Amino acid sequence: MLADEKVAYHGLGPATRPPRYLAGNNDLTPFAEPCYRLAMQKRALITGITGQDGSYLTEFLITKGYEVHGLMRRASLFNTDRIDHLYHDPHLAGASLTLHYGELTDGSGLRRVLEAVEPDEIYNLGAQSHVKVSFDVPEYTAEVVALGTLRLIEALRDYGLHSGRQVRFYQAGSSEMFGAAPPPQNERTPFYPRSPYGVSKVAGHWFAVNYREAYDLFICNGILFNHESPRRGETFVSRKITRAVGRISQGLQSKLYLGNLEAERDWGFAGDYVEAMWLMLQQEKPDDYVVATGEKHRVRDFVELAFAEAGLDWLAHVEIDSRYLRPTEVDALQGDAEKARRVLNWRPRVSFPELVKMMVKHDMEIARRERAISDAGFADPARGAALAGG
Ligand code: NAP
Ligand code: F7E
Repeated sequence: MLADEKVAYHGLGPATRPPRYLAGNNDLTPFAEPCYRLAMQKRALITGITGQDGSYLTEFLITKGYEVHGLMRRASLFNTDRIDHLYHDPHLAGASLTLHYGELTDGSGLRRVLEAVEPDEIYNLGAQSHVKVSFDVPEYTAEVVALGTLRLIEALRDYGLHSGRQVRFYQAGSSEMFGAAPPPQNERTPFYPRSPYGVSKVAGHWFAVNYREAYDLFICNGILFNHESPRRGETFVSRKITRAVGRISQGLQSKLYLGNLEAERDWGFAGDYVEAMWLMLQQEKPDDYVVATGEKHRVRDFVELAFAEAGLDWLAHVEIDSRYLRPTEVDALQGDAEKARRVLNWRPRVSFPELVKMMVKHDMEIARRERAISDAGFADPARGAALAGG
């Protein structure tokens, strides 16, 4: 099946609803047909569905009985790896995932997708989310992260005016907004961002607050601290480390080059954090919440634990490369999630050592497969080799 076909057919279950909007084939008839849905079935729209959090949130919402729609970017290679396992043959009834081409840089497209999907809830997870990269592409980062958020909530406001529907909106804020503010950080801590990404997230946060107050929209800001998983992008430090541990243990590489080992982060498991996003939208009133484990660890601690998990001595393999340092660093993040615990009854389930273990186990398995392929004489360059780290 071609990529475009895959998008067009993704999950349009005939028993659930007729295909009034087929992403990718320009068959856009926004006002043409009534929208059928199963009684009580909620419909969610996720931007950033192909990312780490998008994939866990999609799984979570499907298990809750939601019909999930995702906004995805056109790419020259497949970019649906993280959600391919959720694909259902559209010829079978009950498929619950539909993808739509769209971009946070394209306001009119966003408006049309809202009209077509008629969501009950929107989760705005789309972002150029790499902090170091945001120093290289600051304008683009602001375009997507700050203005993209504004475009989407402005489209939502207009959609609400025309449809008379009240849609609940989740804005993916970040602990990077706290930046240089000393830990522990909570909802009352002043923002002091330290990168174009952090500044853009602060703008997104305040756009969200302003639209909530000005237009009485149901918008929640989640201020999430770092959360990781086996699906984490491979240029974030956690996954960069666990991928390297796997490959070093299989003799596929010998060195791991890192930047600042002394930075401290509050690392949780992404699967736990998407539940908090959903809980925010189930409350009576919209509000803002910090989501975190409350513990902080150094990058060095992550490295030590991950290498030890594979029986390796990290000192023999890790070297510092200044190219991975940032012009301004966020030294210490440690969240105080008391409000999320009290109001949402949310708690992280996976501990720091369990998270590291889970990621190492997953990446050892990938490395074993890479080794087997290499031993069979089919050695390919490592995926993403051209990015040289991150
Ligand atoms: P991620 O893995 O980097 O995923 C980002 C998603 O955004 C991908 O689906 C990406 O699409 C999409 N995207 C990028 N540019 C876009 C654009 N111009 N228009 C539409 N979509 C675009 O990020 P994540 O870790 O899942 O994080 C989800 C959200 O939470 C992000 O907003 C991030 O900034 C925020 N956040 C993350 C953390 C964390 O620790 N993970 C903590 C706090 C906040 P492609 O797949 O096509 O690239
Ligand atoms: O860096 C240090 C680096 O890139 C963590 C994003 O999801 O979480 C993430 O942002 C720390 C930093 O994540 C390398 O300097 C050392 O202190 O994994 P990271 P991040 O910058 O904290 C927040 C909450 C978000 O919102 C973001 O979207 O690790 N570090 N050596 C390194 N980092 C990287 N990437 N690569 C290194 O070689």
